[in-house]
Amino acid sequence: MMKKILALMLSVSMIAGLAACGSKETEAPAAEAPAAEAPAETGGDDAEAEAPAAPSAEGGKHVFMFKSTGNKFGDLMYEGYKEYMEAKGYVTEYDSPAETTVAAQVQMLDELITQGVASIVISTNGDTGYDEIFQKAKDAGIPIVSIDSEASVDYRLAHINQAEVQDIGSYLVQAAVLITLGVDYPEDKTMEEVVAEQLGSYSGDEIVLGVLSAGIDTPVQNSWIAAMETELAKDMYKGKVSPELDKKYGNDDPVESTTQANAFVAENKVDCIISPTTVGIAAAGQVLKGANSEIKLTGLGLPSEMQSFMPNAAEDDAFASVCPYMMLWDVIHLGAVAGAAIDAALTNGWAGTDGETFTMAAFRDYAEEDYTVYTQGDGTFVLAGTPYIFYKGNMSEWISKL
Ligand code: RAM
Repeated sequence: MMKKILALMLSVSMIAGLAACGSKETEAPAAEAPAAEAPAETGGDDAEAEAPAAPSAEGGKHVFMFKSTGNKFGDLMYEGYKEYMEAKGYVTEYDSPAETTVAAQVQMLDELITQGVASIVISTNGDTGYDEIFQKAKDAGIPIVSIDSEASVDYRLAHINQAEVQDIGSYLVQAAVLITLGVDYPEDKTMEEVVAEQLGSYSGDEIVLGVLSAGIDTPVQNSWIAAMETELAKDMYKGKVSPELDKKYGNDDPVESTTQANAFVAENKVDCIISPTTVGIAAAGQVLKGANSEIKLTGLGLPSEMQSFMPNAAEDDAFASVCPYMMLWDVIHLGAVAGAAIDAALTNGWAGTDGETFTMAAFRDYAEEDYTVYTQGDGTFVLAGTPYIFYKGNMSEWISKL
């Protein structure tokens, strides 16, 4: 009975253009299509911009810092953040270093804090090396919220988590195994069910998965890799899929990611590459397609950047493309949730402590929604969304949006 209900909800969400891959995603469709027509309209909302500025916006501009420049994932998060913040009367700025390093972010933060910014949202390049600079921000009373890649719990109010870490790791492994076995994205069952069925009768060579990640120290990618390893430890994979992931690091740089993808091709040891970064997956798509490689690809990608390496229409043969299906979440919405958290901190004293709630006002097509802080380990988090699967059944609707 449970399964039937889940299957029904899944197909409803897919008609809506979103394919969910587990029980938690049934509420996702809030994020729907109309935004697809107006992706970049961030500056023209004069009526809303005239609303009285929040009192704390007087402190100066509100900074959104991504890991580095030239990354559309960061640009789209900022788009959502900026649009939300501007509607509330704040002035925002997008500052990211050219290099994806801790040192480059620290130097930039130092300059910004000295100038006197009002708040900081950041996706970090490493776990360590920020203490001194974050302390400087804290001393100046500048609230910090991290997004995508965590900042230390000692300095951030909370981390805005895109989707459950374990879900992302599990789904990526499940997708890679199914793709290796030539199985289309299952529309009426969970991927886990189909993996269990398929591997139950599988007697071929042990499947080997590769990972093309961002930096070796990047917190968010490392948390997903750890989640992939947890997934691979499940009984159903024993003797069928290697528990060892072959990991390479492209540092979220297109050139370095291309070099590492070429190394996978040259070594020819893996069946499928999982790239949990939009930069890595796009570079790998280009390399695998160019080399006419038998190695397949999945991971976290932007539909707009992956359209040449994926099926784009329901009638396409998914396996004629190097990446038959992949995942991500609504990046624009994610950025807006960070904006709502900062607004709550500045106007309501929201401090990111366990159980506290803030409201994200209606934004684009997203309904007003409350977010409640939860604790995991020694940090506090806000869960912004759920992973979406992009596959031949919905790619065409998402290419213009993300
Ligand atoms: C990249 C970044 C980011 C990651 C996404 C999926 O652009 O590395 O950290 O979350 O991809």
